[in-house]
Order: sequence, then structure tokens, then C-alpha cells
Amino acid sequence: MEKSELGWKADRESQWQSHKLHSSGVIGRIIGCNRNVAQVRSEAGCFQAHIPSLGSQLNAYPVVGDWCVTSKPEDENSYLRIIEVLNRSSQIRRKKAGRATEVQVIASNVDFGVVLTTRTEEFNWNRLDRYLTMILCENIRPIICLTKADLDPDNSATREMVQSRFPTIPVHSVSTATGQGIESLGALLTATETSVFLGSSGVGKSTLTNTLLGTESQSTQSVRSIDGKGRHTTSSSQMFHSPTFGWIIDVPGLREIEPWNAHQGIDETFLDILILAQQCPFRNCQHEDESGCAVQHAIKLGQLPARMLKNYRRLIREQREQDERESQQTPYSKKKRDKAASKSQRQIIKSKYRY
Ligand SMILES: Nc1nc2c(ncn2[C@@H]2O[C@H](COP(=O)(O)OP(=O)(O)OP(=O)(O)O)[C@@H](O)[C@H]2O)c(=O)[nH]1
Ligand SMILES: [Mg+2]
Ligand SMILES: [Zn+2]
Repeated sequence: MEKSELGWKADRESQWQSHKLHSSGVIGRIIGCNRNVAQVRSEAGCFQAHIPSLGSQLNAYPVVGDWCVTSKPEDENSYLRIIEVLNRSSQIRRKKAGRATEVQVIASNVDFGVVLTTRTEEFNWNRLDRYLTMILCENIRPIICLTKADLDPDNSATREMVQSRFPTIPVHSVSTATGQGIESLGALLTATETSVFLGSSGVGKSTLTNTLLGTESQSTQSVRSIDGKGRHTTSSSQMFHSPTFGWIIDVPGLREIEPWNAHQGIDETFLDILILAQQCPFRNCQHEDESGCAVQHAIKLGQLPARMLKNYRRLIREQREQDERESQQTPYSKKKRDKAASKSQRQIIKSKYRY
């Protein structure tokens, strides 16, 4: 398989030509990670590589989707050495579950971030907001996929409800059981690009992966009927290739989703609040009980759901906590984080009118 089929883009080639390891190393893409072994796919074939421990000299801890420079493969059974992880064009990042303030990269070099969600009794806006925040703070095109449409008799109303909240993001109702929406979703994906499927356990990520691949590559499992929760069938991330739909990264469902360093992603996801806030009399309005607050006014008029402000506030609070904890850990990291939020709020608001 050629590099371009693996998702290698032309702009990487010139960088690689002048890379210090150009003559001694081989380019490969990490298509699977399980504990400390990675599957690496290169033009020469598919190989295994040991993932060095976290404290090693490697510039980044490799994840699925990464391009890396490896030692030259000797034979099919020998393990490659990962020498360097190349700069990522995008990454899906969250705060590692648990107490430590550390980042976990879930997938990298992704072109499409497909968020899968399904309508149970109440629509879970909070999870959708969080997944979109992770996607929108990166150079990744978002797609929302409402799964198991066959089980939602009002699926077209659900789609419209979600579409009106996110007017610029493609929203598709799909069912792997009836085939509804599969074709129109597939039409967005391209043969040489990479999509990551994100969503709670049991939402149907692996089933949709299999449907698009036309194979049973990933195992799937029915959801516990009592609480409707999945069982975490997929336990490690893996990337699959379809000649039509390109690379699909199927990841395990995440229980805790706290986006990492995601100020810009929050601004993009909660654009409605950002626009209203421009009319608040105070520049640093917290939208609580300040007089004349345009956000609170919109809530009173029923133009903005109160839960949206609640989710927004929670995300902002988490980001502040991350910033504070990180600046305690390393004095310079705060500066780095601020710089990472590259697009200004003004630019984000302006971009709304591009569509
Ligand atoms: N009725 C119906 N069931 C579906 C559909 N898609 C998936 N399912 C079922 O939902 C269950 C869970 O699907 P999976 O694909 O394993 O879910 P997952 O998101 O990969 O879950 P994790 O790997 O645990 O993160 C399986 O029993 C599927 O058969 C659908 O469109 N309609
Ligand atoms: Mg799965
Ligand atoms: Zn306000």
C-alpha cells in the first residue's frame, strides 16, 4: 500500500525529504495500539513495534493515527523500533480519567471527527457538546451521526433538533439495521482521508465500522437492556481501511470526556452564547445575575436553553482548573496553552457567516 493510500498528504512529503532520518528510517502509520505493542503499516507491509515506556527518549507517546519513523523492517516477525513520531496535523485529546492533570491523546492525524450518539429518553446534549469541543478545537471536520434510527420513531424530528443547534455541521440519522442514512454518511468520507468514530459505549461505533467496511472486522455486543449502557466491547483503538471510505478509527467508548486545552473548541461549540455575550454590558460578564446580561435575557425568553449555559459553564470551569493545575506543575505551560488557542473569539464569530 502506498503512503498516499495510508493517508499521507503532499505537504508532509517535503518536510520528510529534509528530515534528518530520511535516509536511514522508514515511514509508517500506527494502525493499532494494544498495551505496549503497536501495529505499524508502511509501504513494505504490516509490522509490529514495541512502544517505548513513557519516560523514554521518544518525542511523543505514539497513538493510533500517528505517522512515525521506524527502523528498517528485517523480516515479517521482527519487531520494528519507533524512532520518532512525526508532528500531528490534528489530535483528539482529553484529560486522562482520574485525578492527575495529564493529557491523553486518543487518535491523531484525523480529517473527520464523527460523533455518534443515539436518542434514549432524553437527548444527551452534554456528551455531544463535549465531543464536539474536542473536535472543533482542532483542524478536524465534524460530523454528527444519530445512530439506531430504526429504534427512534421520531428520528427525523431528532435530526432536525440537533441540526438546528449546530446549523453548520452535517447531521445524519443512520441505522445499520435498515441501511438508512449509510449512503449519505459515506458520501462525506473520502478514500484517502481518516475518520475517527467517537461516542459512548454501545452507541454502535463498531457496528457502523463493520457496515462501512462490508466486513465483520470489529466485534460488537448487545447493550445491557436494564440500563441501556454498553459493555465496553472495544478495548483498544484500531484503524481500518475501506477503499471507498478511507481510514476509520474505531475507539473504545469513553466514560469521562473532559476536553484538553479546548478554549477554542468551547467557543466554537457554544457559538450562540458567544454571539449573545457580545451584547452583555460587561466585557467579563459571567452570565449569572449581572443586570442587562443578554445571555440570561435570552434564556428568560426561551431563546436559549438553560442547560446549554450550564454545560458551557462546566466546560469553562474545567479548563480553568486544568490551566491552574498545569501552571502549578510547570511554570511555563500556561503560556503554551494560551498560545495554543489560536483563533480569536472575533474570528470564530465571523466564521459563522461564511456558510
Ligand atoms: N437496532 C439497532 N441496533 C444497533 C444499530 N447499530 C448498532 N446496534 C447494536 O448496538 C449494540 C452495540 O453496538 P457496538 O457497535 O458494539 O457499540 P460500540 O459503540 O462499538 O460500543 P463499545 O465498543 O463498547 O464502545 C450491538 O448489539 C449492535 O447490534 C442500529 O442501527 N440499530
Ligand atoms: Mg466497539
Ligand atoms: Zn452576560
